[in-house]
Amino acid sequence: MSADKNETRADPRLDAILKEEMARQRFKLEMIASENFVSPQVLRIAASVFTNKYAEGYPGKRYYGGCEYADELESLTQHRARKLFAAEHANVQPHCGSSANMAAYLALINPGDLILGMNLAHGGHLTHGAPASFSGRFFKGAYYGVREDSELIDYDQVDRLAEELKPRLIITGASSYPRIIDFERFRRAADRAGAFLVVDMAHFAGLVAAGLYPSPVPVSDIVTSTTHKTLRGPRGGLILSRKAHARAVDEAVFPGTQGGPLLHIVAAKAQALQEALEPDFIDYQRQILKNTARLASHLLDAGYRLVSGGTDTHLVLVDLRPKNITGQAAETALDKAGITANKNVIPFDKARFQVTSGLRLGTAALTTRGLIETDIDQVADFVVSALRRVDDEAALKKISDMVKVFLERFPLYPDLDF
Ligand code: DSN
Repeated sequence: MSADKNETRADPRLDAILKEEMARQRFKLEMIASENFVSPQVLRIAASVFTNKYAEGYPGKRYYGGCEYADELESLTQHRARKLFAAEHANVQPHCGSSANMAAYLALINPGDLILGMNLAHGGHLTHGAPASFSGRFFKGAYYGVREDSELIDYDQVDRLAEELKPRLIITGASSYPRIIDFERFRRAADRAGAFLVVDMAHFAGLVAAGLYPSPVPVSDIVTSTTHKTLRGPRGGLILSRKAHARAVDEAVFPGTQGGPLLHIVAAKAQALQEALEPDFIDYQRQILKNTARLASHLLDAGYRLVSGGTDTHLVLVDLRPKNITGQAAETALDKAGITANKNVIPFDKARFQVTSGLRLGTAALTTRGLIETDIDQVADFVVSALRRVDDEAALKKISDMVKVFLERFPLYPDLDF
């Protein structure tokens, strides 16, 4: 099959979809806290010929021929992951954060064992023991949460539950918790209970890499992550562990839960990890923190209540109840105004998960586009204006027109068609 033949098979319908998605990303303000824009190099490598290769196993121990470059690639990627996070062992094969967590559990505990994880409604993640996920079905789940007064993790409750229930594994890390987590406190609770400690740092991995968030690596048995949030790599997962767990982790990934690694994505992870090792990655992460702090201060000035009163990270969680707007209404209105964000459950939320009373906003992707604090002033104005007019279609359309003009100053992949 020649490249020319591929050319003649161009698919106008698919091309149109890809072009529309490119336009959506270019002309809307991306504020989903778990998303980012990869570098053009990561994008190019993610589309490389490694997509054609099977390589079940690990470097030097494969089940297929022709893996000499796959071996070199995976060893390089592991090396970069270990270096970036000062970890003893790295497995770079997990396809996503959920599969990384699945492998972490399989490596350490048995089906039916008890996992103590953060309540999903308080900022935790489905895979931290929630009944709807494999983690709450194959294992038993128990949950800690945040305090009602401070909306900070209730560490006394963690200690109490750990001592009473004696879980086999405690997991922390969160999807919508805007504050720094005290990993050492979790370690002490795990030690008292005789439990393993797993930290899912998916959201704040980039901040950890830059030294702007405490690293969970020294105190955890296993650290899992995605590679595509603040870390700004391709969509994928990553597991770091102590050497003592290396074999169990590797076996839990393959053959435990996955088949062949996605080598094109492993290659893109290698590129992203190298970018994260460069000094300017620290500047990028610093700017994320400045931008999020600025956003938080604008929202507070505009009379919005932020869960926990503010943020230490790349995200804020807005409590919309005092404004009588649901999370769903806010998400829809923002989308019409050219701002992509997500409704989010907040601690002690009475609204259904599909509706919610909260809104999660992040700045990692906007920071990648080059926005600094003064630009965030404008972004915050767009957000607040849209939230004030959730039912005013004309006003929302006008904001979206202004967003488009505003974003012309921050070109996204200018050399790409899609
Ligand atoms: N979907 C991710 C997030 O938005 O936080 C977590 O898996």
